[in-house]
Amino acid sequence: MKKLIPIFAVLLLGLWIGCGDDESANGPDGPTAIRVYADTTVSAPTLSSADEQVWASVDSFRVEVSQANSPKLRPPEAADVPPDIYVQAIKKANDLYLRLQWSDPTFDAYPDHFEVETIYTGGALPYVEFKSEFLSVPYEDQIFVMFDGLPKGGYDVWNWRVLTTGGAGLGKGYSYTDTLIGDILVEDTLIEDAIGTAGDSVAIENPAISQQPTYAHMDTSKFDGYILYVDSAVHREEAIDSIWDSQTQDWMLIFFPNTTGWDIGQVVPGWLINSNFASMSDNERGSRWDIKAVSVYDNDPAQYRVVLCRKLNTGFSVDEDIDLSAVDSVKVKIGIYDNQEDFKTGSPRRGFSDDFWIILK
Ligand SMILES: [Ca+2]
Ligand SMILES: [Ca+2]
Repeated sequence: MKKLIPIFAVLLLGLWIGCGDDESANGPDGPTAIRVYADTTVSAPTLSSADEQVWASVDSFRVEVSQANSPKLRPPEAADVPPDIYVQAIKKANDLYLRLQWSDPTFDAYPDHFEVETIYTGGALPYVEFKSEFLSVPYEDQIFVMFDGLPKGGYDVWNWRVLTTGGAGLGKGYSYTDTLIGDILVEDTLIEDAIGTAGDSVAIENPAISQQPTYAHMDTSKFDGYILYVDSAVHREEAIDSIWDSQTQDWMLIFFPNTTGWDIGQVVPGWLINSNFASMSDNERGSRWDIKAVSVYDNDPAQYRVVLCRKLNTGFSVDEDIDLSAVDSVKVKIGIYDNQEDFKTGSPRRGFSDDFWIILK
C-alpha cells in the first residue's frame, strides 16, 4: 500500500497541472512562462525546519538567475551568482509557503562584527581587546522575493537575511518601485513596510565603544554561534563572576573581557537578535515583520534552503502587501545576494532570477 502513495500523488499532480493550464487572463502570459504550482494537497509546514518531510512530495521548479535580468547592474558588471534557484510552493489555508534552494559557496552571517585582536596576560586578570570590523567586511547573504503587481505599481518584497532577519526566524517586508529606461534601472525606491506595536527591534547593532563590543554571549569565549540573542547577551559592565584577590584582600569582579579561552581572531557578533518576535501576534510584528522564516546552510554541497511563509492577505494596507488571496497567480522574481547589501546598483555578487509565475489556484 505504501508504494501506491507516490504514484497516486503524481497522478493527482498531473491532473492538477492540467487544470492549471486553463488559466484565465489573470494567469501566465506566454508559452515560455515558468510556472511554479503551489501545492494545496499536502499538510501545512510547521516551520520547524527547512527540510520538513512535507516538502519531499512537493514539486521543485528550477528558475534561472542572471545579471542580465532587471533590475540590471549599473554599470554592467560581470556577475558571479548561482545559475539558478529551485522553488517549491505550498498554499494552505490562508498562508503561502515558499521553499527556496540555491548554491552559495560562503556562509556569510557576520555583518559588522568584532574580532579578538590582543590577549593581555600577566595582570591580576587577563584582558581581551577586540577590533571592530564594521567597514572592512561586506554584509550578509540575503534574498529578495519580489511579487509583481502592487495596486499602485511596483513590487511587494520579502527580504530574508541570514542573520538580521533569519536569526529571528523572520523575513522583512518592503515595497519596491522602479523606473526603467529601456530595461536599465535609472531610479528606484525600496521602502520598509510599517512597523507593528512591538517596533522594529528584531536586530539591534551591538554598540562599539573604542572598537570594543558592548555585549558578548554570556558563555564568553565558549560561544561559537553566529546569532547573539538579546536574552543570552551580557553587557561589558555586567560582572559575570568574581574572585578573591589575596594581594588586595578584596573581591575582583570579572567581566567578559577578563575571561579566558579566547583565541586571536575569534568573533563576537555585531548584532543582537530579538528571538521573541517570531512568536508575537500579527499586530505586534506589523506589516514589516509579517514573514516567518526557517533556514539551513549546508557545506556539502554549499547551499541555502530557506522556507518563507506569509499570509496570502495580511490585512495590512494594500499599499504595502499584495493580496494573494484575490488572484489565481502572481508574477515573481528573486534576487540573490552573496554577502552583498546594495539593492539598487548591485555588485558582482548579486543577480536576479527570471520572472516566473506562482500558480495559486
Ligand atoms: Ca555567501
Ligand atoms: Ca508586509
